Amino acid sequence: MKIKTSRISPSTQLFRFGKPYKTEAVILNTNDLSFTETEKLPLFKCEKTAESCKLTYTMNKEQCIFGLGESVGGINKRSHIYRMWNSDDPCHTEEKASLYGSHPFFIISDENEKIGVFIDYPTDFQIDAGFTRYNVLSIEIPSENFDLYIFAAGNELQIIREYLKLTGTPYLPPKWAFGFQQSRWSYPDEKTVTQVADNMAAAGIPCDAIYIDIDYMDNYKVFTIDEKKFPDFKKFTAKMKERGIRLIPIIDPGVRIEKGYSVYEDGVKNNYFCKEADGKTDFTAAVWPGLVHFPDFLTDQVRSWWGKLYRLLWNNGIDGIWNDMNEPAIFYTPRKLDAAKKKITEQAINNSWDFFEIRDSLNSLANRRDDYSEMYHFAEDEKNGSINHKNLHNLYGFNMTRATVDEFKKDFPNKRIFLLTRSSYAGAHRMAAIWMGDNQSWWEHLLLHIQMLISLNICGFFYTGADVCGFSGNVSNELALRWMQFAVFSPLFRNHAALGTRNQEPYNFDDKTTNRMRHFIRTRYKLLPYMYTEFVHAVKNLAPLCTPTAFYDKSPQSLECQDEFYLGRSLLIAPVHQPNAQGRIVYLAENHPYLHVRLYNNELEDFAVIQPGNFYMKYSTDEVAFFIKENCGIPTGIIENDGKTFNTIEIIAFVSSIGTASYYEDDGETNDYMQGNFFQIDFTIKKDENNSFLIQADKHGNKLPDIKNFNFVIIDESGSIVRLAFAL
Ligand code: MIG
Repeated sequence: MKIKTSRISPSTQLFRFGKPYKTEAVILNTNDLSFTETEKLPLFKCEKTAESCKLTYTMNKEQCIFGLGESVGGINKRSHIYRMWNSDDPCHTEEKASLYGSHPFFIISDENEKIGVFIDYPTDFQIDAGFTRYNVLSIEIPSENFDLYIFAAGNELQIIREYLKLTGTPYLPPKWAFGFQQSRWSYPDEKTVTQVADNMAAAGIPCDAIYIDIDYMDNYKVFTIDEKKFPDFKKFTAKMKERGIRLIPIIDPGVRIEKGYSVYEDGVKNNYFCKEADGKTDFTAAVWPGLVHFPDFLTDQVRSWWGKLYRLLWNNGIDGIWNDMNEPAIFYTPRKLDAAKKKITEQAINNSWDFFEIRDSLNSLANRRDDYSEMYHFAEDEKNGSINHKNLHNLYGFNMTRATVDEFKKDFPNKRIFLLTRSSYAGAHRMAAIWMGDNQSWWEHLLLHIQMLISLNICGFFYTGADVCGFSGNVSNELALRWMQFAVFSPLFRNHAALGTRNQEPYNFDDKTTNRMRHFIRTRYKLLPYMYTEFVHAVKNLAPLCTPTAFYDKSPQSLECQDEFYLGRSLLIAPVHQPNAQGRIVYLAENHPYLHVRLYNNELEDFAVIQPGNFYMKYSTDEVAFFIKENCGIPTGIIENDGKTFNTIEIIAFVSSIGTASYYEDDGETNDYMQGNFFQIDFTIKKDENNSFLIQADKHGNKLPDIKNFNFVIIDESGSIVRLAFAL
């Protein structure tokens, strides 16, 4: 067995098997490292053949597995089997092994030992996290060429930091991305979009973005705008922006085969599309536009071409994009469709119908692995100058993201991009955000939103979220309320629904439900100073925004806790995610008291000091509740009538001895914060012998603050309240 190894940092070691494909997940140029040969692999037993490698690790009863990004299962990933194979699968049921992205980074952890593992390998392999045998973690890679990184830093947070140093600083979206966003498949034209904005305004519901799905295009042709639907797109986006609403159009990778359509013509002329085995014929498959070719994003030239096509949108005043279908999704290939047609015709001619055969021959057309084996990418270094798509399948969305981001950066060197991508690979977290794909209006998927948020945060995707209220299916009022209530704390807060489902916009429910949703959304804006401060802190410190309580508290209850998390440094969030519930049990970790805050409006009226341990929390659908950790404070806005803006910050603090609270602002749009153009104020709130509070402030950064007034509401361990004011 030949393995090479190189130490990357005191706690991180790379084990190189064979000659791995350079995925670009890692920002370091690993080919420049000095390697030594080794026979021995730590932790894992390794069984190797010429074509495959099986790594096994024996787990004890207590060990949890955290991470694995976009995948089903709990916060603890143990007892499940995962396949790293990006798939357009719109049915995220419990047994699914693959979703849209592959993030093969995880942490095995118990009280005594924490080990991080990252397998950098760009296509199908399996991680059996104690599914087949509860005490065996086994990784089966059908190749001898891959990189294995082992992180042995002290605790989970240090391991994540090492992983992020290796794969890049997480993406920071513009500040408006933290506002509420409304979407539907579809708001197809100017009139409908205007109506949505009007309805939101009439209902007093603030909103920062509206999405436009595939119907804005002319015949689903990417980089076209149907002029019948949007007669003056530029004027329209400007008008919407004046109202504080940004439009976010969708882009799919499939380019419609149509003579005279410039994207198609340019692609064909310059050999920009993926090929068939002969290296000459453009690979053809069907998606929304009908028959399409797929851009070969693996090459610099194609990425640069594609990235420039977005100028059509940037030049029309668009500042956010939504890249979809980039697994890439395939509905069918002409060859397979013909075979299915033939089967059906034969049966028709013989007049002998086999229902199941017909059904399956049509049902199995989409997302077929064997279709991907007919698709080839240009690759100079490979034999015959090309590489089969199935050998690097998981990199397609990743490279489409690179295309979008890299050219944007050339055009707007200092601007932050807003980009959602559906498909991704490890490392994509440094460029863009992902959303969790086509979920359903199911209670299970509200819980999955909570759990996946944690797993994705562990893999560096700090800014993410699921389609709030569910994409497919008709949402019930109760589920919609519980989902919106939780999503106040989801970094991406986007309500999105599929074609043919119930109208899911907050104003499309009965008055009681709409009123409650208005309160949730306004509360989101009230908490935005905290969310943004903590988000930027998370990015700068390479520490996830959302973490399991188990990272801090190794009590059995904390380890078993699968539906609560810390948001930033100061809040514990415990959503209700079950039907007909009046509340839920919350485990208050880390053996210190918490301040339970319930917001019914803009004012802080209802709070209580709660001792650690198990606590039954009543949680109705008309409030937003959270727990503030001991000796912490959170900046909130005193929201004006528009439901969105504020001039004064109110710090809500729970202090028994010395507390801290931070507030951060920057221009929200550019990267100037990296040059010190930000304002940060760190408060220390000290309780003295007379039970009065003293506030000290430390200021950082060169920006003049927009906010000059800070009101403090300080609650101590006995529940008494002190109000103080602080002005700059
Ligand atoms: O085949 O563009 O995940 O958000 O609304 C479905 C239509 C294609 C899938 C995306 C979804 C989007 C939908 N798209």
